[in-house]
Amino acid sequence: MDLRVADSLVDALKQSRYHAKRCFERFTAHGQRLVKPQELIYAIEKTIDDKQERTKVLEGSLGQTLSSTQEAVVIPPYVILGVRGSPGRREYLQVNVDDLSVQPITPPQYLKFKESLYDNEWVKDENAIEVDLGAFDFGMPHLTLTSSIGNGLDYISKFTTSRLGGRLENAKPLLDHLLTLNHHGEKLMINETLDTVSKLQKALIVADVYLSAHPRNEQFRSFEQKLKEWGFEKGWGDTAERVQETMKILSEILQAPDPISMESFFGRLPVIFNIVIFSIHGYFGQSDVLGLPDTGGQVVYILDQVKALEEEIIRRIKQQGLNAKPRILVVSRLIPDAQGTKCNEEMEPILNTMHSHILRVPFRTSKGVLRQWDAASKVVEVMEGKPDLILGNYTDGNIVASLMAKKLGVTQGTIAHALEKTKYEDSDVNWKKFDKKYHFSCQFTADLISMNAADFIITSTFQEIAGSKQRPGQYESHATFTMPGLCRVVSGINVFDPKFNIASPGAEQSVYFPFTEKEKRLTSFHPEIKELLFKKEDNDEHMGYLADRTKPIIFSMARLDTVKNITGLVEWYGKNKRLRSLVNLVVVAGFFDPSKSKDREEMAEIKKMHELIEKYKLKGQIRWIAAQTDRNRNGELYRCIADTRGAFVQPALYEAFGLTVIEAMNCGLPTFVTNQGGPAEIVVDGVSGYHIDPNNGDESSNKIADFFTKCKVEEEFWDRVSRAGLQRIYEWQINKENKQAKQRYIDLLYDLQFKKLVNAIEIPDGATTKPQEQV
Ligand code: UDP
Ligand code: LCN
Repeated sequence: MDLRVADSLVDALKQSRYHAKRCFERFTAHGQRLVKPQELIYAIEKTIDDKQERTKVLEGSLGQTLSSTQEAVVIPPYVILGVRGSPGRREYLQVNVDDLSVQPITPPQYLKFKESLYDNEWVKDENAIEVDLGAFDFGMPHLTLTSSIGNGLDYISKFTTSRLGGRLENAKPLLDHLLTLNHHGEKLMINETLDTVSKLQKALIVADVYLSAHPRNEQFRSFEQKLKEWGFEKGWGDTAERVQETMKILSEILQAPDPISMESFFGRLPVIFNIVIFSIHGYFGQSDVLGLPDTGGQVVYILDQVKALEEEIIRRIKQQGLNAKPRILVVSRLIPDAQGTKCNEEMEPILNTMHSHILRVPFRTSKGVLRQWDAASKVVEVMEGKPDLILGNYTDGNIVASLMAKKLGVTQGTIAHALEKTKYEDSDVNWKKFDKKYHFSCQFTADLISMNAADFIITSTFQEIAGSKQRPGQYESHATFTMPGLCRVVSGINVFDPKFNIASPGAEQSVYFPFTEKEKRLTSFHPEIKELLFKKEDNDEHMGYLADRTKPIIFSMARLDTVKNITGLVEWYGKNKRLRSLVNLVVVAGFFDPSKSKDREEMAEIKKMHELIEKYKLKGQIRWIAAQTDRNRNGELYRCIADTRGAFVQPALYEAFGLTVIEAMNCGLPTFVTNQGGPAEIVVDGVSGYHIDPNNGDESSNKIADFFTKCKVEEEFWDRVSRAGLQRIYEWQINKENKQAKQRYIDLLYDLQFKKLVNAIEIPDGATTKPQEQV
C-alpha cells in the first residue's frame, strides 16, 4: 500500500490533535454507521468555532484527507476511512479515536468492517464468497497515470512496440498472427511460403522493388499472381500504391518499430467483416420507440454506430483490395405485443445501410418462457458463419455478448454508458432491500462478469471509467465493493487496464444542427410544433398551456424515470417565483394517464407531475408534452426553443452520458446540466453552459434565473453562451483527443490483436507472462 495518505493523516492528526479528536468523537458519538463525505466536512465545520482556525484545518491535511474520503465506516472506537486520493486510487485507513493512531488496512478488511454494519453473521462466515479478479490480472501491463485512463489503444501500441523492438525473432508472434488471417477460409496477407520473419522481411524488399516499377493506381489483380509466388495474398491494398505503402509500414516495424506505424499497420489489417451487436434492452426499433419505458439513448446510439461502422468497414474492405460483403446484425429480443412498433418482426433492414439488419429473437415461445435463449445458432445461420466481433450494450446485452463470444471463440467488446450501480446510492450494501424491484444482485454480477471477460471496453467519457475528483466512476465503483450475504468483491476491475478506451458519442449532424442555419430548418414541422407548444386545449399529446408566449422557454426531454428528475425540475420551477416570472417551462416526458403505464417508476412520476402542477398552480406557465418519437421533428423542436432564446435543462440525479445534452448543444441551445455524471464532462461550467446540482434545487433554479436575468440586461449574452456551447460541442465531437468516434471505434477493433501479441511475448525480467484468464 502507498503510505503517503496514511503518513499525511498521521501528520495532520499530530498537528491538529485537539480539533481532530473532537471531530472524530463526533462521528463515534452516534454509534456504528456509514458516514458520507458531506457529513465528514460538516463535522469539522461544527466542531471548530473559531473561523480562522476552522479554515486552517479545512485547508490543511486533515481537511484534505476528509474531503477526499468517499465514505467512512464508524465502529467505535474506530473510524475507518476509504480515501480516494485521485480517480482510480483508494486507500483504507483505520483511525482509533481514543489515541488517534492510524493503521492502513487492506480492501477485504475494510469491506468486512462495512459488512458488519449490515450483516454481522455473514462477516463471520469463513466460506463467504470473495471475488478477487485482480489475482488473474498478471498477463497485461497497466497504465500508471490517471490522465492516461481510457487511452488503452495508445498505450498498447507503445507497449507492443517496445516488446517488438530490437530483435527480429521478437516479431514471430506478429508473423503467426498474419498467417492466421483469412476470410471464409481464403487466406489473406501472407501464406505458408513466408514461414519465418526473415523470409517475410526479404520478400517485402523484393516486392517493394517490383511495385516501384508499377503505376501508382494499378489495380491489385494485375500483379496479384506475382505477389502470390513470393508468399503474399490479398488484403495489402487495392492499388500498387496502397500495397506498397502497407508493405513499407510492415518493413519499418520489422526494422525499427514505432507506435504510430504499429497502430497504422494494425488499422490496415483485414480482420473485421461481420459484427454482431447485442442490444436487448427495451424496444429496439427505428421508429415509434423512443420515450417508451427503458428505451432511449441506447437505441439512438447503437443505430448511429451501426451506420458509421458499416460505412467504415466498407471503406476499408475496398482499400484492402477485397470484395467481401460486410454484415452487421443488431440482435435484440422479439416482442410479440409490440405496441404498434416493429419490435415483433424478426428481421428489419437498418435504414441508410446496405448490409445491416436488426435480428429479433423471441424470449418466449407459445409454450412459455424460453429456458435458454439460443440466439447463437440463429446468428450463425443468418451470418453463414461466425462473426469476427461481438459487441454488447448495457448489462443484459453485455452478458449475452460475453457468453456468446466465449461459445464461439470470438473477440468481445462491451459498451455500457450506464451501469446501474452508481445510479442508486449504496445499492450494493442495500442490495437485499432493492433486489425484488431492481434485481441488483444479478445486474452487478453480470456487469462484473462481462467487464472482465471483455477484450475491450468502449466508454463515452472519462467519468464513466474513473469519475471526477469528487465522485467515483461507474467502472471504478466496481473495483472494491460488497453485497453482504452474497459476495465480497475485493478486486472487481482495474480502471488502469488498457482495455478501457474512450469513444464519445456524437449527435447526427443532419438532424441536430444550429437554429441559425435558416435554409436547412425543417419549416414544414413548424405548424405542428406551434400546436405542440402553444395550442390551448389539452389533449393526449400535451397538457397545460403557456399564457405569455413572449417569454423564453426552458426545455427538458427525457424518459419519465425517477433518476431523470423531470419532476425535480418542475418542482424547482414551481418554487422559484423569479424564474417563473422570467421563463416558461416545457417538458417532453412520458404520458399523462398513470393507469396506462406498465412501469412502476413511470406511474409514480406521472402522478407526481400532476400533483406538482396542482400544488404550484403551474397551469399557464408549463406545457407538458407526451414522449415524442419523431427524431427529425424533435431536432426542429430544440431549434424552435432556441428561437425563443430559451435553454435546455438536464436535471438528472445521475446521467451516464446524456445524448439530449449534445443534441441541444448542437442546435445552439444554452444548456444547464446535472453535475452528476457524463454531462458535466461535456459542458464546461460557465463557459459552454452551466452545471447544476440536482440535489440542491434552490441553488440550481437560481442559477438558471440569474442567466435569464443577465440575458435581459445584456442583449448579446444569450448569443455568446449559445455560440460557446456550439463551439464546445464541435470540438468535443471532432477534435477531442479521442478523435472522431467512428474512427476511434474502428481502431479499437484491433485492440485485441495487439493484446494477443503482447501476451505471446516473453517479458524478460522474470515477471509472469501467462495470458490473461477469462471469467
Ligand atoms: N428521446 C425522444 N423522445 C422522448 C425522450 C427522449 O426522442 O420523449 C430521445 C432523445 O432525443 C435522445 C434519447 O431519446 O436521443 C435519450 O437519450 P439520453 O442519453 O438523453 O437518455 P437515456 O434515455 O438513454 O437514458
Ligand atoms: C444510456 C444512458 O443512460 C445515457 O446517459 C446515454 O446517453 C445513452 O445510454 C446513450 O449512450
